[in-house]
Amino acid sequence: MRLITPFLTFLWLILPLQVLGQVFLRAADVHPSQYPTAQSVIYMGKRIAEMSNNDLVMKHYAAAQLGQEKDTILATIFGAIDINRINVAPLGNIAQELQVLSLPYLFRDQDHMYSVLEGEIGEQLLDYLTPHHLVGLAFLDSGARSFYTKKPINKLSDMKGLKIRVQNTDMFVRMMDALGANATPMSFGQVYESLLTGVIDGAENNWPSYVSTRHFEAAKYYTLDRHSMVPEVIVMSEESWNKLSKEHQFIVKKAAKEASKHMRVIWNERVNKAKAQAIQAGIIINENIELDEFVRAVEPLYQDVMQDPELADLITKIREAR
Ligand code: GTR
Repeated sequence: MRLITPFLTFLWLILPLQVLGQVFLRAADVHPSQYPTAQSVIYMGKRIAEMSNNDLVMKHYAAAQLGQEKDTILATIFGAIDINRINVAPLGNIAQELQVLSLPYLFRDQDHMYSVLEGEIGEQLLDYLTPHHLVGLAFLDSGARSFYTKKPINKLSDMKGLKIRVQNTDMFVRMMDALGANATPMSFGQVYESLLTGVIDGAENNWPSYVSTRHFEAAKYYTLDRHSMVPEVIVMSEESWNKLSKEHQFIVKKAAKEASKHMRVIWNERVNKAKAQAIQAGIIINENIELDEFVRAVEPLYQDVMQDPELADLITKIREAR
């Protein structure tokens, strides 16, 4: 009996995948498996298996098992990860056109964001990934990001000198500069400890991330400034994509779009739940900030990006979308 398990493992390893007719896809996420992004990609895996009669099988690695976001992006470009669910913000350093989606106060509301991302502009944005060896499959809602800090923020001058953790992306560093704060880029996994040890004074994220990471324990002032609605995206490594048959490519793309729809069903519910949990834990929400000051302060970021005519055109199209 003791020998059977290693023998079966050995057999499993040497069996050529072609004989089994199966293709395995590794999918990565920094969030735990119960988080909505992970749930949506797990749903995508289920749909892929169903539509391909189990010829395509996805294994999902949640909770940063395959590395922090920045590293997994590179691993996906090099083909070590097949499918990756990441936030668009750090991708802006790779495909600079995608920086547009990180611009503060870009979307009016959730409906505006959906109408942009699920239409023609969304496809154009996904295509900007192609020269960077990534296949953009679908966007997912990520709600609105707001600041959470150890001290309350009521007006723009309260931001002055605050060390705010941001994702590894230039646009957010420039945003913090414009708001008078000190941007501290670091990976998601380092934030909790950095809040506890005082390396940073605060960070910014949506309700579900604020709560699932327990950041609310260390930074209890949540300022509802909703400065960014930068979405999530499911990407595939170009190398892995090219290995798939046309039929399987179609299935993967279709399943990703279905995952995006699935996210629409589960996301808002999770936002409400996370918010209620944070309130229950005693956090303090500030809704009455001088938002105009914030919006005005970041205006130079738009002027800067709009010097590129293609990006200026993109921003105009996004703003005009109904
Ligand atoms: C979350 C996002 C993650 C990661 C994280 C962060 O909202 O879902 O992919 O980008 O923010 O701030 O690092």
